[in-house]
Amino acid sequence: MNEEQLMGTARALVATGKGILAADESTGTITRRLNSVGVEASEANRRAYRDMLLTTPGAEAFISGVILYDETLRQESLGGLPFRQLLAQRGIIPGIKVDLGARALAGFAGEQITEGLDGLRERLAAYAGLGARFAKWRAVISIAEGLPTAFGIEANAHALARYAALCQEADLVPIVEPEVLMDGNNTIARCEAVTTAVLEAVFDALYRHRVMLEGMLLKPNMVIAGLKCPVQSPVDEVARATVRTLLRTVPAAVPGIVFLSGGQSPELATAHLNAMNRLGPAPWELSFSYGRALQQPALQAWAGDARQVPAAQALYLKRARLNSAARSGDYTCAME
Ligand code: 5MM
Repeated sequence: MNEEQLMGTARALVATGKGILAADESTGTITRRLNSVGVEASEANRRAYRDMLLTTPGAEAFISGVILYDETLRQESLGGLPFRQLLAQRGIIPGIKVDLGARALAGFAGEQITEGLDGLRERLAAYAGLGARFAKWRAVISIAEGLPTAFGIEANAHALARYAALCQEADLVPIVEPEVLMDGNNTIARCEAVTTAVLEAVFDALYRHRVMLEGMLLKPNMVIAGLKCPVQSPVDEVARATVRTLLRTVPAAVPGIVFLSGGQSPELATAHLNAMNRLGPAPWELSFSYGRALQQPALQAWAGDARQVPAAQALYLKRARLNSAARSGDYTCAME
């Protein structure tokens, strides 16, 4: 394990004014995204869509790294250069999603466990050989009556920690993503309680697996009412609850926290990040690793039409720029 390299990569991913684009949708997820704008999810269309995003001129001013799916890491851009090289040439760090998806947790109805540990050491070595410098693994935690169970949380924390230790052995910075889903009808208080329990378990497992906290990043959900909850909290309340939860659970040695957007609108995801950064100095960088909140307007503008690439790229660049502003609390709705 090269500690200096891991710490340097982790810090570069949360460099001032920059954040991460999550473009690591698995085949099933990208199929749903492309179908939602009337585009067939063929290999050619997946490549054309990722090409639109990854060749956006000027994105490197706001984007430090991109999480890719296995297919994209191995694919060539439409210009003939492998995507991973195209990114590296622009100073954007290529990363790779290495989990194999969440499946039903046997014996625990309504809960999921993320798979992909078998053979992971060999896959990580291969990804490092292809130029990836960081990796990502997502655990999925649902809130419902009686859920999550302590066992469901523990099982996912254990898998995240095993993944993170293997990544550091391979000199890849692990992004540890325990996602408490935002799609329920739960209150913000319930989200805070569940997120606290999940993060306590995750950092306990990371400690026991000897993961070097300075060489990793955390990718959590924000503390927010479920999207179906009739009472939605104002932006400042979400910011305060989220930072309070993180202060209670995330060691200061972790260099950065890169939020997922989880189905929030692009504007709200930016406003929440901005409000957190306005609360004042935190022990870690507070940044973004958004998928939908960076891509959605661009996906809709592109909709499979090559003539719309410049317009779509402008929309992606705008979201990247506004989230960059939110990193220093300098975003305002007027900038929309
Ligand atoms: C939670 O999803 C991650 C962040 O995306 P959002 O900002 O849209 O919430 C994202 O990186 C996710 O892990 C990938 O899209 C892969 O998802 P699947 O479901 O295909 O594994």
